[in-house]
Amino acid sequence: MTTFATYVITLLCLLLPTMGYCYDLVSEVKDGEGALVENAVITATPLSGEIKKPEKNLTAEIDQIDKTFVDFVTPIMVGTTLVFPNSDKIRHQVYSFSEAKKFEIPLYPPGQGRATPVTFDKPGVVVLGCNIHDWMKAYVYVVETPFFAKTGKNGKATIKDIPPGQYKIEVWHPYIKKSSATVKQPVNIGKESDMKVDFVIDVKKALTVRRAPGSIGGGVYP
Ligand SMILES: [Cu+2]
Repeated sequence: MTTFATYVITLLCLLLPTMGYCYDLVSEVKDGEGALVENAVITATPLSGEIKKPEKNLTAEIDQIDKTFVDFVTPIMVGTTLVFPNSDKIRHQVYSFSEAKKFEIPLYPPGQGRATPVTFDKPGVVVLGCNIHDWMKAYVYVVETPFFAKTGKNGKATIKDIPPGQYKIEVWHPYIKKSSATVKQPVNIGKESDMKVDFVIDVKKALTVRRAPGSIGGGVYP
């Protein structure tokens, strides 16, 4: 497809999302034993390599509730700025030693806007921690495409409004084993039989507790 055609279709997707110019891709992720996998991230990347830069500044947030990062997994596009509200009554300190983004937010009090926002300018996996509460852990997955979605408890994710064309569909999970088959391509967005792409992945069982002592929640996979 020519650049111009892609541009026109993308424009139509934005203006007329209900008129069928763009498509929703549904994915279901299971592990080798058939259990549904939550917190897997599905990405769709155009094989043409043409990715339109977002026109507005992208923002997202990771809150801290009951001494737990919420959400545990946050997929964002490169260039997104994350804010870190603190909904607890105590102070937190957020840091990352990951190659894709190293930073440290000094100890900050409860409330909104008390921590300096952080912009993620490189793709990759960023692991967050809190210096005060050792079990606090979260993952930011920085991707190069605007088309991504995260699986819920039902193991399903829907990427909305993808312009038609050939794509590479990938899955990632914080505990995925390298041996897993994680890429399917080419997938023809717009072709009905290609609009559901499922994955079976090998996931390491969570060995560490990531919740505050005494709180409920969790499961086999975080
Ligand atoms: Cu903390």
